[in-house]
Amino acid sequence: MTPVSGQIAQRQVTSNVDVVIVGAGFAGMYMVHKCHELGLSCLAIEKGDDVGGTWYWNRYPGARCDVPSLEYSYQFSEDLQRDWKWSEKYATQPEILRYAQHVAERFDLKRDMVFRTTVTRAAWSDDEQTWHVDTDQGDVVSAHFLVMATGCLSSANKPQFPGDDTFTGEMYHTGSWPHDGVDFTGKRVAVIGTGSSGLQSIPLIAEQATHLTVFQRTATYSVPANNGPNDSEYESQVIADIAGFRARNSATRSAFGGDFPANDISVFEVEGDERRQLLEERWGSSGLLFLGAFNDVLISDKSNNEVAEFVREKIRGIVQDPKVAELLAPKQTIGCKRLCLDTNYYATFNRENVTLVDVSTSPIERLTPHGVFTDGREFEVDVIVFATGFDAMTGSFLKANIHGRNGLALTEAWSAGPLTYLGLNTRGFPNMFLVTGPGSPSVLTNMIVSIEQHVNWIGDCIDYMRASGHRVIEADEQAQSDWVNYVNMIAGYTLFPTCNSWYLGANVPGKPRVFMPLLGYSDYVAKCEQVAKADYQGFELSA
Ligand code: N01
Repeated sequence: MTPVSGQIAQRQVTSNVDVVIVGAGFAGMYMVHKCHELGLSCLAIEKGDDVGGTWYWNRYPGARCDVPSLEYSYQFSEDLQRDWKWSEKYATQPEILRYAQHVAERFDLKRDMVFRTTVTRAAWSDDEQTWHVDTDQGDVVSAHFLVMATGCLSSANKPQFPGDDTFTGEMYHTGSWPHDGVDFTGKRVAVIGTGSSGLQSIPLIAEQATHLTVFQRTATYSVPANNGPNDSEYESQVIADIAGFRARNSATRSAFGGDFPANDISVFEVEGDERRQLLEERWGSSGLLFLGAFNDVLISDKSNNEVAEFVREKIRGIVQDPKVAELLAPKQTIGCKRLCLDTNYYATFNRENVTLVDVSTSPIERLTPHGVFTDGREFEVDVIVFATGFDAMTGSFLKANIHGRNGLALTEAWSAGPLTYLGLNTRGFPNMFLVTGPGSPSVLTNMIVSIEQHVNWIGDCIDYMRASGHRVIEADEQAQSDWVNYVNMIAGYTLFPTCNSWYLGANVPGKPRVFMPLLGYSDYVAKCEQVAKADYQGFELSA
């Protein structure tokens, strides 16, 4: 394997490297750094014109992370952790993007990245033991390894409505927001979708627009963010023992919140008053760890409903119009769809310029030249914001037009749902690694922690292959099938499969209904370490 060849200018793409990386978000960036550490030549190919991935594209009003900023950052460099200061408990999108740019600069990552370039095809050649990657700029890059660092939530899901092309106003998707922002002043705005992106943007759009109409198909559970400036005393404590802080977080099931562990107590082990008090404590301060008030919220229907009713009561207490409050009070299992954090979301529906339209029973029928038509009525608007989410976890892999051994298309291999071993590789696609792929904890964790764990594992694996004279690695068929069954079995013990979440692909028409992420980060890490120690047990390695 040859070392990096030096500065790569835009469009002058190296034709042969050790590792091609698709994407320059947090996963692609760290993979480039890992290649530098290992002396591997690499090239990251990125569609956007800068690093940042999710945080490059999702620039909608209110976009911010709902994992505390002290945790949502890289841990590979102690100096970086000590030097970077986050201004708020939950960082905004611009601040996270600045952080990504800082990391790229500080570790000289851009010398091995090309921007404004989309991968149009990646094909494995068995004879050459090489991946050939084509781009929309006409380049062909060959590499021994292909690392898909395309992100779990990067392929936009924009529903097609009849009349889409007749609408004469502006249309935006939260996941690819204009760089110079959108001014809603004096405009009538529709927001379609009430997941995390909708909940974050709706309160801010309402403050600017003349009128905001929110089209809600499923009501969403959200807990207050209680965001604010970072507590400098707490931050100093964290930084003083940063290794301990990281270790405590990594020992949890979701790779964050180690200093605020889940209570090891079930909902009905305590009496009503105590139960309420435990929920109140978490409601006020714990963010996404609200569900950790009890240990059986996602196991027992009855316990779940008790916690869900607590949130429904909160919503009824905030929203003045009882009919609107009832529509906003979710009926499904709490936590089954991703819990949200918000700032003034429910209270926004007390504003006179905000209307909630329930499309759960009367779906949006069509777009008209002047607005949105549903339930026999046209809602006239100037702007439509699609906060309709993503083709999660598999969308961006499948879009990349990947062909493995004997021309096997990934779309065909995964036609009944994604198949992976450890979420890191899929059989038939030798030397292709997925960062936070389906079958790994990924979206159920602090993503940056999972990204680093995967990239470290991939780096170690490549290093091991180099040292042991192996050129090709691929998941064993049985190991893969056992792993897929294991991921499903774990999900089956919980209430996760009981609603139409994007974890199951249920938000994209026609997508196979398969629970994609693995529950339980710390156990997963132990399994990955054990596999590596046992000479990559469950993988076929060849010379
Ligand atoms: O997308 P979503 P998102 N007609 O899929 C609705 C992460 N994230 O972009 O629930 C009408 O959650 C859909 O309705 P339903 C985070 O992991 C993190 O908001 O399918 N409505 C739903 O209400 C998050 O979970 C952060 O019935 C339609 C909404 O659109 C993930 O990204 C911030 C529809 C989509 O919600 C995705 O969040 C933002 C239709 N035809 C995102 N189609 C933070 O860190 C879809 N919908 C804070």
